[in-house]
Amino acid sequence: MTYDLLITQATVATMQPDGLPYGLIRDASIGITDGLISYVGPNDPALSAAIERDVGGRLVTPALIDCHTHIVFGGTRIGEFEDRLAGKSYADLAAEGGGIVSTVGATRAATDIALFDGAAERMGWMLRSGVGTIEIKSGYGLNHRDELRILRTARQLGHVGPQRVVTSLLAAHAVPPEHRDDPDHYVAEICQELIPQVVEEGLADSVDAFCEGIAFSNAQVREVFTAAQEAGLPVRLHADQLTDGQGAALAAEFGALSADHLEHANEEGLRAMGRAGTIAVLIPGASVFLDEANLPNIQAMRRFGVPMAVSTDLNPGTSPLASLQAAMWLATARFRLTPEESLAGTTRNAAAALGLADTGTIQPGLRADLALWATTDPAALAYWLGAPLCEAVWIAGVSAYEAGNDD
Ligand code: DI6
Ligand code: FE
Repeated sequence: MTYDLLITQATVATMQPDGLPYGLIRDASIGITDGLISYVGPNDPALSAAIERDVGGRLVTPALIDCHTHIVFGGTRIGEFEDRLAGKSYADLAAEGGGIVSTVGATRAATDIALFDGAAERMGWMLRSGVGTIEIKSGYGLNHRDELRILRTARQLGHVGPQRVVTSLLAAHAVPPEHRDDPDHYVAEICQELIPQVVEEGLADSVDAFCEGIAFSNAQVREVFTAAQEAGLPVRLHADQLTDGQGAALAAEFGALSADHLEHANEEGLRAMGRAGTIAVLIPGASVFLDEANLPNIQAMRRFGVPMAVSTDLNPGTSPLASLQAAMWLATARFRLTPEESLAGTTRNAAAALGLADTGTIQPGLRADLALWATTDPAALAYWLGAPLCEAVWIAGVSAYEAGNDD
């Protein structure tokens, strides 16, 4: 068989479970045909290809998957960052009309082109740390027009690429200022108008919500989730980030794809997630940036068999973190994940958090979404902070990034 592309002399972290750590195969080749992986196994001089790439023993992993981002927004929150360093809390700023709502103002005021260009630049940053798939949430529009505008922008980013984009409607991110006195009215608008419109236009792959004292109550999230599921969309939840709002249990009850943050989640909720197969998306960047004292209960997640993903949560307020590889470092340093858990969290488990069965591991039949790294040791990805280790990314078999060719 002649492959379109053959990567040879690789150390391959297939990330397939149930074998060696990292599903590691040394002295291996990967054959790619029509954008899919068609061979992974020992080097063999009999293999032939249109293009052959000898990687000299270096590491190849699945291209990383950032399963939780908010990259479509206007403005920044650098001033607020300085206010927090001077002693204000995130919740104080939200109560004063800052926080998410301040980004909403800047996003509503931004032109379509400015929104697109800002997010495209961030996608470029993410590519340099090996990211081939990105989940993008709305949530800085908080009205019909602007939530749709953000999701259309995200879809457009996916069409232009190079990365694959998965989208989530997060209209239930904060109560918009114009509904401050009547949040239930806004929730009804999400359920009765926004979700049907988003489904009609095919703009969202899932529906997310922020369940928190400063955002939406359990009862309100329940309404949004019910409407989403009736419309055929899976759900995910920002759960128990700042306080224990029983978010983990709520996510599990709805069979959510993921529950994200979880710094304050209780054990019963985590146990329920394990039973429901809901993925825990860990967000060490926001934990560090907000100097959050509670850490997610990793021991309980391991005990209850909750698969863990790791994401940047890239957003202007709580996690201006553009490198998923750095998020892996933070997940080990701050949350004590192992380097292997950290890499599973940005590949196999991140794919599961997005409901994607065609990426996240290296095996025949899956998309050829691959990253090449300047190391032979998979633990190095979570060990170095700030080293530009990613040398190349292929997305569906097409070269999307080569270090050194990027400017
Ligand atoms: N939790 C977060 O960390 C982000 N959204 C959320 O629900 C914060 C978004 C922001 O502050 O702009
Ligand atoms: Fe978030």
